[in-house]
Amino acid sequence: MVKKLHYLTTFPEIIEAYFKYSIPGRAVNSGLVDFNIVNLRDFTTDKHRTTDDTPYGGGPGMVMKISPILSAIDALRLPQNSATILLTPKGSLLQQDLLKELSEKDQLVFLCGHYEGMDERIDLYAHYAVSIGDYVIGGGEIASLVMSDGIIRLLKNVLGNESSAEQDSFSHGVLDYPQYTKPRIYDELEVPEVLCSGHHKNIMRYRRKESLKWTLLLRPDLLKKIKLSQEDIKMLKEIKIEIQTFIMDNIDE
Ligand code: 6GU
Repeated sequence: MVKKLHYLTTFPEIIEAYFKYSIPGRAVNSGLVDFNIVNLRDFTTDKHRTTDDTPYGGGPGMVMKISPILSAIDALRLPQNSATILLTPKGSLLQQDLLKELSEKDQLVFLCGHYEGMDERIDLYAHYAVSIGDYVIGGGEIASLVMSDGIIRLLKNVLGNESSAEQDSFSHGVLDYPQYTKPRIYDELEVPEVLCSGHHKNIMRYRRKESLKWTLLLRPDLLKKIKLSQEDIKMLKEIKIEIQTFIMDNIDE
């Protein structure tokens, strides 16, 4: 289980703010996780404390220098079961199974790049290169916090309800079933009858079927990756008939 999260950054305040609130704030205050923000400027050796420089070969923007980053990593004196993670749009796409894998390390180091990126040679010192999606954002800080947020909530005793993390979308490979709370009728919109029935078995089946239905409709790619039970297949067949019926009922003659 992760004990310590390190952030190597030139914008420490972005990371600091994150640990003040909500679940991560509480996790730190109750000693379930610790964080350490390293300002890369503290590992520079020149008068101006420069962490970036112009790219060899020319071109726009600046490139982060390798030496402050490596000096900062060295100074951490990481234990065996640690991982360094480079945040970069060139990394492999972040998925739930990587969050789970990283949550089992003792310490994690996030290398937050900025500007046009980091000196390519940093690759050799990172265990993982991760991207949070097919788009470009300004820097690695927010991306490292996206990862942290996903990891922290997987840690034991962090979520109030122990089973919350296990019931998440994606931890089972399907989308969440829809949730409702009071009032039962709002502006003519009613909560599905079965959820108010108190019949546990029917509720479980309804929820599984809704998960399968919305996964089929919105993310059919996910369905291909999971192992479906006989009951799942039966429900998917019902769903297909229901969808066909719905379409036929709504076609104008
Ligand atoms: Cl990790 N960094 C930046 N700058 N842009 C990204 C990203 C990371 N992942 C997706 N886009």
